[in-house]
Amino acid sequence: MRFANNKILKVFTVALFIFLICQRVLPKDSDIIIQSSPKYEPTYSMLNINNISSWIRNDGQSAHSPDNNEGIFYPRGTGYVVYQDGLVWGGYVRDNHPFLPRLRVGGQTYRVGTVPGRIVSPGVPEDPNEPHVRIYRIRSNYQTVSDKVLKRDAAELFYGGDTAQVGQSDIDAVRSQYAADWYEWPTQYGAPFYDKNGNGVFEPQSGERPGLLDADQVIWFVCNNQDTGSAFLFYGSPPMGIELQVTLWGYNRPGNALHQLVFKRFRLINKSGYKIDSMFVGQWSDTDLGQYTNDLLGCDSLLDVGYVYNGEAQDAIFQSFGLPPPSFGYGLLSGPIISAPQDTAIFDFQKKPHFKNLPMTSFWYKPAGTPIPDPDLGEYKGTLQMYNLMNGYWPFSDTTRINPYLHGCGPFEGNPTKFPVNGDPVYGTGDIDGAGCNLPFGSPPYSYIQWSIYHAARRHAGSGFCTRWRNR
Ligand SMILES: [Ca+2]
Ligand SMILES: [Ca+2]
Ligand SMILES: [Ca+2]
Repeated sequence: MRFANNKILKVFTVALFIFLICQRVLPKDSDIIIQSSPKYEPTYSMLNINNISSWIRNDGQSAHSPDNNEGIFYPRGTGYVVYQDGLVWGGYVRDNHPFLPRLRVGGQTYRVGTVPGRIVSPGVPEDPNEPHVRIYRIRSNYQTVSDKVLKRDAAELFYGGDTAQVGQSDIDAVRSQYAADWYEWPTQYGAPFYDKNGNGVFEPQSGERPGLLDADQVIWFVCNNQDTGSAFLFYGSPPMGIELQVTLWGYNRPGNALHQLVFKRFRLINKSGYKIDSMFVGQWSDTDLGQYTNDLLGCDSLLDVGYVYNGEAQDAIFQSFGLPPPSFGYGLLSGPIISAPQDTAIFDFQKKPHFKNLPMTSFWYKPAGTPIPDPDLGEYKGTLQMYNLMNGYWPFSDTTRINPYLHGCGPFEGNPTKFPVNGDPVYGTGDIDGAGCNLPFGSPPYSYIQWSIYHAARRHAGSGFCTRWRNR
């Protein structure tokens, strides 16, 4: 299968699942004064419409706070659950360059291999200093929402959640930014809107509005991995020419499960001018469920979910809020699509006959104290290691060296698998983190943990997958 027009578009949707175990009158649109605030930095923003609050930065850095600490909190206003997460992709760029390696990876883990802005033509990124290259955040009720609600929003944006420090100017700055983002919502670059007449054109004069799927809050930005410096600092790869459009959204629905979820949509567009094949995409996350030393990981390969839970009944961080520790996970809702004559896929929230969505194809985790190495940042060796990981193998720097993970306990103990720790920790059945040959938690050194979802994209010798990206 070939990519038509050297361009691929993939959209997939991920939900973050979290389970707890355990007014003033405003003027009309035209009267709102749009002003910038020195306190408000549209480089960063926060999805915080419900019981989750999560930082995001317009270069793609995700779930990490501006002061370089944990960046997702649950329940909102209490403990953290993620130190940092990101999207990772890897594949072969068929540019026939005499010196550059074809196998490349891009995305974000502990370093951010992407920069703000679009790619305007093959090899040419947008100037990230252009004023419109920023992060956009809207909420559907920004005109009528109370100062009290925005006070909490401002506290999280500016003062680490401390509402006592919030002044009226902070509240006004937040409301003004919502208004500015509403009016400047970049539909021309891909930001979602309600296209009532279905013509693909944003027509606010005809009553069309920014947003999607009745979401109460939406964040949108675009970044790319066309920048050589940041791409190299990631895992030593040259740029792949991929533009990444990110939409995050959530619902303020107390009492409803939606109140405990946020949604992400990633659009990857190949603007390199060349074909890319044998490509994987993965959700990477260093989860820190409060105290990180007692965390355990798991996956559900039938539900396409990876998750973290506490290895002990109590966790010091959540205990300080009088709460039992939650669990937290990432679920793949709508993967990239491939041709499948007898099937129907979901693409851009619509049914698409004769295609199907790809499932999670592998899961990887790094338990505390494990001898499994990390991919090396800033070196091409790291690209090879990461590609092996994405393929569900140990992160060796030789992609021909296939070393699968083994189930650590349960009926398939010792057998190779692409889905380690897919047992049931509630009932204690199957392969479970911290049990059997899996390392017990708390083994020093207290290393971080990562997990990923990956997708194969075309037949590649040795990969064992035969799938295709949607042409576009
Ligand atoms: Ca329209
Ligand atoms: Ca913990
Ligand atoms: Ca961790």
